[in-house]
Amino acid sequence: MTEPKVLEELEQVKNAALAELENVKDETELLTWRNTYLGKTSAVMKAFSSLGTLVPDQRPLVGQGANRVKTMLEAALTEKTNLLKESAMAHSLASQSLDVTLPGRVIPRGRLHPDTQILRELYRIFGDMGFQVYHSREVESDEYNFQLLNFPVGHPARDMQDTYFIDAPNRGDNPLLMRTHTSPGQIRAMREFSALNPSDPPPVRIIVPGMVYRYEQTDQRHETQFDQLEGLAVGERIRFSDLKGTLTEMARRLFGPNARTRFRASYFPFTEPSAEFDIQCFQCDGKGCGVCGGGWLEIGGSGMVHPNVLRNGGYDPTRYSGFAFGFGVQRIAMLKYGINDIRYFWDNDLRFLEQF
Ligand code: FA5
Repeated sequence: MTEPKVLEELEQVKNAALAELENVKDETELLTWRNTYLGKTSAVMKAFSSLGTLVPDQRPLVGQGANRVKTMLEAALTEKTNLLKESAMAHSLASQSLDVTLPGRVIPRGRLHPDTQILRELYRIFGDMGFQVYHSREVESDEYNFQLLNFPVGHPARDMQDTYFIDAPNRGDNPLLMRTHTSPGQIRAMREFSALNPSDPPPVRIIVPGMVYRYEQTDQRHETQFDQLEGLAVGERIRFSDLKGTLTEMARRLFGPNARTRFRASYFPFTEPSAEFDIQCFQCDGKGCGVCGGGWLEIGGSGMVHPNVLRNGGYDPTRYSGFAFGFGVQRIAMLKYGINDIRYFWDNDLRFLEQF
C-alpha cells in the first residue's frame, strides 16, 4: 500500500514549521506561528477533519501520522515558549544589573547652626577663664526679671525692654512673662550658691546662655527673639578693671589680637557703674556699613553688680562685689561672619545656613 499523499505533505509542513520556529524571536511571532501550524485552519488540523473522507484503510495511517506531527509541533512550541521566557528574564536582569561605575548618591550632611557654633566658642573661651555654664528659665516672673534686679514696679527703665506678658490669673504685681534678658539668671544663681553656705557664700563665676524675648520692631539688628550670654563674677575685691580685662580678653580670643573694643558709660538699674561694650566692625574697619551701622557694633551691656542686687542674691555688699555683663549672641555672630541682617538667623533658609 502506497503512503497517502497527505502524510508526505504533513512531513513537509512539519519541516517548514520547525525551520520557521527557529527564527521566532518574541511572543507575538510565536502566536502567529501557533495559529499557522496548530490553529483550526492549519494543515495538521485539516488532516484530522479530512479523515472521514478517506478510504477506511488509510484513516488510521493518516490519523496516526497527523497525531505524530501535532505532538512534535506542540513539544517544539513548549520548548520555544520556555526559551523565550528565559531569555526575557535574562534580559530584564541584565537591564537591572548594578553599575558599579555610577557615582554614589550624595547624602546631605547636617551642620551646627551659626548661633550654636558661636555659643560653643564662647563656652570654651569663658570656660578657660574659669566660668561655668548655668541654665536659667525662659518663663520668668516679674519679680526675678525686674524687681529683684532693682527695677521697682512702674520704673521707667522697664520701657527699655518691651515685654511679652503671660496671661496667668491672680498674680497681682508679679505677672509671668517671657524673660526679656538673661539677667534674672544672676539672682537665681546667687540664691542657689548662697543657700549652700549663707554665712560665707562661695564665689560665683558663671555664664548664663539662652533665648530672650522682646516685643520689638524688627530690623537689620533687632529681632523679637534672640540669644543672650550673661556673665556674673562675685567675690571679694572684684573691681571694674576685672570686668574690662575679662571682656577685652574675650574679644581678642574670639576675634583675634587686633580686635578693637570700647566701653561707653551707660545705665542699667542692676549695675553701678554701667557701660555698653562695643567692638569695632571688621567689615568696614570702623567706617560704618550695613553690618554695624556706625563703625562699632554694640555687643552688650555690663557693669559692677548693684549692692541691692547682691543683697537680693544673698551676698553682703559690704563684703562682696561683682561684675556682670550680657551680650547679644547674634550680634557677635554678625560681626564674626559679616552677616548684615539678624533676621537671617531664624529664617531656616538653607542658602544661609549652608555657609557655616
Ligand atoms: C540687657 O539686656 C542687659 N540685661 C545686659 C546687661 C547684663 C547689662 C548684665 C549689665 C549687666 P540690652 O538691652 O542692652 O541689655 O541688651 C544686651 C545686648 O543684647 C545688646 O547689646 C545687643 O547686643 C543685644 N540685643 C538687644 N536687643 C536686641 C534685639 N532686639 N535683637 C538682637 N539683639 C539685641
